[in-house]
Amino acid sequence: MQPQPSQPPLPAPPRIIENSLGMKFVRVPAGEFLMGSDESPEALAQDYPQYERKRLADLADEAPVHRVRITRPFYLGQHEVTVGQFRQFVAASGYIPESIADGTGGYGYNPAYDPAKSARGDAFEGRDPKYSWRNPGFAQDDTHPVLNVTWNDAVAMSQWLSKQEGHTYRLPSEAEWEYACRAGSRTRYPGGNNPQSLLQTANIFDADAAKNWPAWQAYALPGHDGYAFTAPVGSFKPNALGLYDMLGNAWEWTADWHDENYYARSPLNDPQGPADGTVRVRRGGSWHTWALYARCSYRNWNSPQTRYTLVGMRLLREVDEAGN
Ligand SMILES: [Ca+2]
Ligand SMILES: [Ca+2]
Repeated sequence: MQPQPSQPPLPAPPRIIENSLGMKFVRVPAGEFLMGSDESPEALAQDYPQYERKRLADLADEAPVHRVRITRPFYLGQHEVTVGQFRQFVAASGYIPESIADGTGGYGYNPAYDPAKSARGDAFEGRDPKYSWRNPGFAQDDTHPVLNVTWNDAVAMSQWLSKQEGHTYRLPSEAEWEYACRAGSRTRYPGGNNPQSLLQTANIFDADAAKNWPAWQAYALPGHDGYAFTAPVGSFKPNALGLYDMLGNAWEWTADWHDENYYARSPLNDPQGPADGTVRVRRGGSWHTWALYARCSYRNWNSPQTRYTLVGMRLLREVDEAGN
């Protein structure tokens, strides 16, 4: 029997791929990390002196810090889904986003609206049919992150893309999201622990945003990140994995239900969150978010029907059996 010719080595999989809507995805390798935070309110108070103690104590769902193993590589959106990409999805699929389908609309910025005079004290006006993914009350072009999209809208876009392309698209799990956000770091932000480091790396609640919400001036980062509302995706430095805007710009839905006690029983391998629940986790903070809530470990949540001026999405494409 003739010896088999040796196989040439398989080419390395591409680090960045682009899909049918022009969305770019970065290959994130499998690996392990420490998820969560167990910083004490006392430790946080040193760097966040203007926050009431209750706000610092209310972060207990980030503990305990626990080891997580991501057993398979995945492709994560290099950017948040943009208005232009969501527009293409809606046009090609005929999907009617939830804020329009149920007729109640979304939330938006209105300079004439005063949070102090509203019953809920909400920062934004809504729900109102004049607001939707098309209109958050301020100007956005096609390169800005889409907002006012529900968790259900994000799942619908994932399912449509999966069918179109024969690859599995979905929202990242909370663990996948935090692993990708940290990109090997153990600090509050990929650039370190200092909230001021966000000014170079994220669009959050800075001095320019605070001009429109003067009552919350004390929570604004002193300085200018250049954007009072959303920024075109990719306007800031990427993290060590080459992912942009993981912190700030738009909150990002994850796949998981929220349970404040989940970390204590989280499995080591590929945790998927609790089996059921009422609210889905969103991560990363937004253009309107204070620095304390734009840490990689911070967890927030809403019902799957929630649509809001600050909440968007980033999609994940699974690596298939062949490794592509
Ligand atoms: Ca800003
Ligand atoms: Ca973001």
